[in-house]
Amino acid sequence: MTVLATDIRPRPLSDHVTTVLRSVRHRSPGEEVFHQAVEEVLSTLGPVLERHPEYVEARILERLCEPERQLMFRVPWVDDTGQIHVNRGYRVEFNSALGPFKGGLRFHPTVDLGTIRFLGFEQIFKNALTGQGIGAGKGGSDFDPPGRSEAEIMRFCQSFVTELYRHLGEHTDIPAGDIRVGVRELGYMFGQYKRIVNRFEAGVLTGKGIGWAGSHARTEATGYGAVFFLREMLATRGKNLDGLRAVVSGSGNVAIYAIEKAHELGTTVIACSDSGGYVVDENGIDVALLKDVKEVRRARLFEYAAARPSATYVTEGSVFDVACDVVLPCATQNELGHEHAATLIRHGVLAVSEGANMPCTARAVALFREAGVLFGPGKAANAGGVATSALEMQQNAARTSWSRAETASRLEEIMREIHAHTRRNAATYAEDPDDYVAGAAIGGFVRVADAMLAQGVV
Ligand code: NDP
Ligand code: 2IT
Repeated sequence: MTVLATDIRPRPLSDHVTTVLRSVRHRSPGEEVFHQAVEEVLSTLGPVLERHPEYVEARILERLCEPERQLMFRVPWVDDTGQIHVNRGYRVEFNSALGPFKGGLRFHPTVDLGTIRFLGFEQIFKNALTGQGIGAGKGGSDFDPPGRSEAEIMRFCQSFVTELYRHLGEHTDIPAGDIRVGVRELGYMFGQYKRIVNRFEAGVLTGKGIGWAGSHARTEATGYGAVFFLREMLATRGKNLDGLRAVVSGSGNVAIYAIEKAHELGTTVIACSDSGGYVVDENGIDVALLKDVKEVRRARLFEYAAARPSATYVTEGSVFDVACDVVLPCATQNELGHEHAATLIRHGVLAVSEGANMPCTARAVALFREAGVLFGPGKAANAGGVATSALEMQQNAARTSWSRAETASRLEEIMREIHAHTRRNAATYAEDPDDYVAGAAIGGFVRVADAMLAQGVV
């Protein structure tokens, strides 16, 4: 089937939703990714608001789009040559109706307030979908770790937390990792937090190391979860992952473990990428080698290709030009545009599961939906990471540690429940159980909206 970008039918918007969207754009000029994320959610809510006029009356949409609190702060630090640098730190505490603010920290030169607000807004619905009693927040900095020494990264993390610590707490706000923030950075932040408050508050951060109050399966959780979600989507069409060929974008935390789980379940991942290019490896990506290149040596992806005769490194075009049955975009926002979607559809792609946050543009999503491609939005498909963070918080609160098998099986069960809840809401409100975009937004929204109604005008 040929689908043209001009065929895409936008969802009809009610007057109320149009007014709220206009106000969001007016109040946050230039924050395009935030507007995009808000529009994707609000455009699905028409049928919910029709059935529940009390949400409109209580101004739930207006309150949801306005963070409870947002912090911006200076992060000064000294490099190895003695030069002083000044970065900007952010923490947007978006919504605490269901639990303490929860969400990751991103360190990337492209980070600005709009980026953090988009990620924090997504987190509201994602965290609600997990059913784990967590509110939503997000933070980070425009600091750029690659090329920096260990000592510089440590000093940056310490400076970042020296300001942020006063806003954190296991009942208040609990950060974790995101792009370029992993167990190394979280370790430096946890150490500095502990030194300042003089308390080993395990539950103040998640994604900690296993030996110091971290949880088994947290490192793997987002990537594994995105593959579990893909498996559930395919099962609704009587298909499974066995014998399929996949493309995964990115080669960081989410991508690596998506590849590992896809291989375990019988799908061969033939390509992955980083910001410099992509590798095609018809024999299937060698996960041990990829981990060595990316996690141990922190090197570029071409070093994978250099060490693997069956792999080719490509710098032209996009990883999404590679023909495959299923796709897991696991790098960054808006990396998969409508031209990529059209190519993938032409190649016969069956399903897309978003490991990253909003990696597909609105036009790409619309094309996939029009073409009947199963599409799992990040809020649902990548919720396994934050869900396992909530499991880490449970273990910390009980001063205990579950086995890897126990934690991994809880993650699998949570992903099954998220999938079922998403489909139920899609069927009820969008009259199409395959409309995962509406199902995920609505499934999260109703839980948060009901809690906000019950808690009054706060
Ligand atoms: P990592 O930093 O571990 O990996 C990110 C990967 O994406 C790298 O391969 C990186 O390439 C690539 N990438 C990042 N930015 C760009 C860009 N602008 N253009 C092209 N490639 C880019 O991060 P994660 O794997 O943790 O995060 C990936 C995505 O998953 C993000 O959208 C994040 O928000 C989302 N996510 C993460 C969760 C987690 O638990 N970590 C949970 C849920 C969602 P390079 O090294 O060249 O920059
Ligand atoms: O986008 C995300 O869900 C994350 N980066 C993980 C957040 C968390 O608190 O584990």
